[in-house]
Amino acid sequence: MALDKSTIAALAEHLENCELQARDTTKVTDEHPGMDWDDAYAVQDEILRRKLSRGARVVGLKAGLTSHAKMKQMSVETPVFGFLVDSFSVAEGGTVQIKELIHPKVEPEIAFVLKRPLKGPGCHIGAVLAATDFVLPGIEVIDSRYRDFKFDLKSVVADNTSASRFVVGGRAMRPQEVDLRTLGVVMEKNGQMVAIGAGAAVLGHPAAAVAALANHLGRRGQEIPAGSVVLSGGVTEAASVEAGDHVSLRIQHLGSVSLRFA
Ligand code: 0L1
Ligand code: MG
Repeated sequence: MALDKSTIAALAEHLENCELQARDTTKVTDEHPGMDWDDAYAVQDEILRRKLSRGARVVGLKAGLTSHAKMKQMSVETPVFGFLVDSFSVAEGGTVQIKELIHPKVEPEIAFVLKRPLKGPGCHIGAVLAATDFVLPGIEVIDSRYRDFKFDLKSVVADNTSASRFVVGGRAMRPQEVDLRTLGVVMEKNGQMVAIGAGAAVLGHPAAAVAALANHLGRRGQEIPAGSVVLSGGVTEAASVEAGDHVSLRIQHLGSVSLRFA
């Protein structure tokens, strides 16, 4: 690691305050160009520790930047991983207050809910499907704390991969009952289609993103706990939203899920 403990704690406090106060900032690597991957995940861990100490509960995990559309949109090449706590969760059909966010965007995701823990290394699509209880449609609201979404990957990891809000709903299906690669995905904003894709856009198979998350955690001596919801990553580019917008996502066989912004 290149950064000491007090720098990591200070960066975590700064980034979490930006999140809680809906303020943007410049990317953390501007001040700390030597920051390495372990530092970046250590900042993310410290943000989580701060939330847990105030009573938050971890409800799931996320993989991000797992589709070519997202990688191209953000000019990056590697998936990243983050955590989801209870305060990020929005009820199906619920409302997100735009004043609590900086510059939110929405992305369509396939969510996995696990019945058994998953641990890497060596986790693969088959292990993910065997450990998955059901899959659901999910909309992730991302809200990078970085001004104008200008960042590099280490800064994004430190910022908990822009995690902000999410909703899951629709129809729970056993993963064996659907071909996750060919599931059609349609996202609409105010009744207008803004994104269209298929499950295979996520690393060829959305379960591959969950396997990559398990392998990433395995390298850190951790696992994906049973009962977790895992967002496998945006199938398409993310779409900007503003107050008054209604967003709905339909995924073939999995029904629909929606939220609105006020
Ligand atoms: O969920 C994700 O795809 C991660 C997004 C991180 C970068 C961004 O803010 O777009
Ligand atoms: Mg996402």
